Amino acid sequence: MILALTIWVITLVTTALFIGRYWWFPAVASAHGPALDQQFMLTLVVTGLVFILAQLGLGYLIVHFRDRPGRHVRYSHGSNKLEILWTLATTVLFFSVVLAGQDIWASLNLQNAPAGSLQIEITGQQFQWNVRYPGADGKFGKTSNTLINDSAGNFVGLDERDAAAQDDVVVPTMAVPVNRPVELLLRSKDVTHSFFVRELRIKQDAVPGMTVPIHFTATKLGTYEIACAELCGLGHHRMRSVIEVLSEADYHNWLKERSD
Ligand SMILES: [Cu+2]
Repeated sequence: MILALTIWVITLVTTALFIGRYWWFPAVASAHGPALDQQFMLTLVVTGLVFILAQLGLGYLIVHFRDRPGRHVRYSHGSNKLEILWTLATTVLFFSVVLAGQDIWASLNLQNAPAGSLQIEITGQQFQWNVRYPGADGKFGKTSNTLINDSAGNFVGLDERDAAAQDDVVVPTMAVPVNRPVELLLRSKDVTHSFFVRELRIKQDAVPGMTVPIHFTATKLGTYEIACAELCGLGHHRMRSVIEVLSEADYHNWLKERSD
């Protein structure tokens, strides 16, 4: 009886925590954010209901089949009919949730960034983010692994002999203009890192040897934390930076200050 009550109380408290939204996401600051949150809520409600029913059922069975004088054990060899039913129900449920989330997933991961997006490259390394802007020419200059020199401040291996590289800006923090589509090109110098900004609802791995494109449009002015969301070594906890969402004019000033 105590066990059943404990299970029910735990179920009730967890459910209340979610319904009351005590530890919830920070407010959305990106164009795709609301749709993503909606999809999250749908998944949470569906799986939450199953969770509640399962825990209530578990408690009920514990009470119903408890040890009582004169009761004898009866062994069950299972029921194929029930097994098929459960498996089928779970399959239908999972596929429905996946289908419902197809649009938002595709718009983020399968479609390219809108034409004319602002391109920014971000390279993770143990334990910092290097943000590169293409400069006035709008073109990223050449880089080479052999030119990487952290102590000289050439974190991404920029090739100064390349004309397009002359005006590239490499900085430790990031700024983007509000309401403008941005395409981020994610790279890593060493191990797998993960670019995570809660307010923008973006989390994407940066994988060594690959350039992973992601895109978003920031819709709310503010300063948000960029965290590394992949345990990448002993200094993982301090691998953080910030992204500032600025007005178009402030963004240009921000970039200009860093270009000279
Ligand atoms: Cu990292």
